[in-house]
Amino acid sequence: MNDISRPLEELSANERLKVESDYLRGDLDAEISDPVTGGISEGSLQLTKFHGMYLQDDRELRSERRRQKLEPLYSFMVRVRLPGGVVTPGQWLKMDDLGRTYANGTLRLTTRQTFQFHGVLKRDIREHIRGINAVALDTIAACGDVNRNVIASANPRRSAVHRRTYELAHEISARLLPRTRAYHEIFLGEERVAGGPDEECEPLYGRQYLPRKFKIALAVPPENDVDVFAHDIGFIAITGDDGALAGYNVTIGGGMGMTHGEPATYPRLGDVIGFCAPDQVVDVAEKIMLVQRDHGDRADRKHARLKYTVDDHGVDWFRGEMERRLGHELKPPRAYHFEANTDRLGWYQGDEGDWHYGLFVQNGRVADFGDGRRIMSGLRAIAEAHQGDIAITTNQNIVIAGVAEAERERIQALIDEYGLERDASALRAASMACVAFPTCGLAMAESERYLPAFVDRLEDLMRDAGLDPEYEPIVVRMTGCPNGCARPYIAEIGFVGKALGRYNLYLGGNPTGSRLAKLYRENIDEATILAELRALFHRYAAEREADEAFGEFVVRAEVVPEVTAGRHFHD
Ligand code: SRM
Ligand code: SF4
Repeated sequence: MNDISRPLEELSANERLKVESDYLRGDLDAEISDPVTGGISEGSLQLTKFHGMYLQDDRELRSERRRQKLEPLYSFMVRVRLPGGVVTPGQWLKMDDLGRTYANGTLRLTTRQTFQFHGVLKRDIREHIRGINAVALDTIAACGDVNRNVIASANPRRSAVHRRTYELAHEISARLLPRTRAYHEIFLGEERVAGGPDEECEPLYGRQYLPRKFKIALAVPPENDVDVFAHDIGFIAITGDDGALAGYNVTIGGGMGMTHGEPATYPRLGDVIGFCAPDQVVDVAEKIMLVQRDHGDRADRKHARLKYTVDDHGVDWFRGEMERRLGHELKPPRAYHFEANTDRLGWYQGDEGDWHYGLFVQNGRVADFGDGRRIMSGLRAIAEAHQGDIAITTNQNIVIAGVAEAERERIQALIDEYGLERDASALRAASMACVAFPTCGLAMAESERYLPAFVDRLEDLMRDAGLDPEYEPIVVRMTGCPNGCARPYIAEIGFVGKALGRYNLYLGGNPTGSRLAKLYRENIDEATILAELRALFHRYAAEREADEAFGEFVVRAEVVPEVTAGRHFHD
């Protein structure tokens, strides 16, 4: 059994790094201040992740810079911690300012409901981080072997249950936040105070933090917008007949990442293990995380996520271990019903009568595009006019939340004026791509830059087959590598990058995000993908049953077998 008490030399290099980092300080302060290079050392690079930033370089300039004997064009990707995904218009304006001043002039909304900045130079990183903190936001634990941004069904203003669920996302995030002052010292200029014993520095994490990244999601049915089964821990809100919140079903063991050609790595859906009251949620999350802290694999990082701990020991063992720490058992899970894992878009009213507008933002990229879609300027104009909140969704979209009846016309006029929703068919609105090139160091194929044009082709294919992409929200997701950042393994049609221009094609996820897709074709180019889908769209148009989704059809028609087990096999 792997556990935290094993000698360091038996563990992965990252374990030693964490232990020797003096609670995530390492040489980071000196290296960030060093003007000689735009980069930092490998060890510091690992440590910056815990503080919410990644060192990257522009992959398209790599060979040219090598030819010119220059170091790579280094910059930082910076990720904000934003549990539940809500900002005030003032905070939005600050993010917009920082994106223009220190980053590449864009903002990126992520699949975990927050902002990413790309292209922040080392010489600007402290000012950038201070800017984020100036509006009461931070980047602590947005990356690294810790509990990451806690996500929740979008828009707390929708109902009392959404509000409470959002608050719980904040409470979990606060409880599981690392306690080290390293971030404040290195990036915000706080003076170091002499440290106490380990347990005071990091009572939950200790010196070794977690074996790997750790993710929590809270869903409010009937939407499964957060893809609750894709996370280490999930909470599914359960309401009584009166619509009031009764508690949450608890899931464990979801995760998407895998490595091509390594069947010991696989996407997995979480198992529902029980039910708890709202005021038990934070404790349950903590105890599950502590079981993973003590029993997760610290020797092999590819086997270090909670999903493997669950499969190695069994769901029952895991629940028992968690309940022992909790001091009581979970109650049996309650019935729930999901209808979609996509966002609610357009105008809708919340329980309190105010209006909300779900706005599609293609692949979460907030920028002004040459085709008349001025997304960044338009959202800035909306933030300047809007009195409510701006909520980010886990499908990389936003909700202009809490619009008074009298303000609706003005907001709608801005949406129209800036072309914010041009050409957003139902198919496009249900699509999602990860970042990939040029910033992601792990990308094998294009994703964000390619999906928009690829969706044009899918729309044509659908029309040829007699399907209407304006009204058919088939969930299409693309990633540039098998890590699964846009959760492609639960899409109805998933593309996973293999090499430039080549993808593995997955089929058979369902529209509620509760079934894994199956690998259908491997390493195929665009022409082959389109030929495969052309044939399937024609069959679907001819043979589908009333209201049958594409993902349901391909399973019923035995195009792909249904993946029934939580675990996904590659055969
Ligand atoms: Fe991710 C690594 C982008 C959500 C699984 N992810 C990365 C890195 C940081 C690449 C790296 O390690 O160098 C990417 C940065 C690209 C860039 O240039 O911005 C990256 N991941 C993203 C984002 C921005 C995708 C997006 O288009 O929105 C998402 C940021 C979320 C956030 O705000 O925190 C993002 N990543 C996800 C998700 C989806 C989710 O969490 O719901 C997953 C799958 C779920 C899961 O974790 O199992 C995901 N990212 C990974 C993995 C594989 C983890 C694994 O268990 O194998 C990696 C690679 C790794 O950790 O080694 C990775
Ligand atoms: Fe990068 Fe792969 Fe994640 Fe896409 S899925 S952002 S290519 S790590």
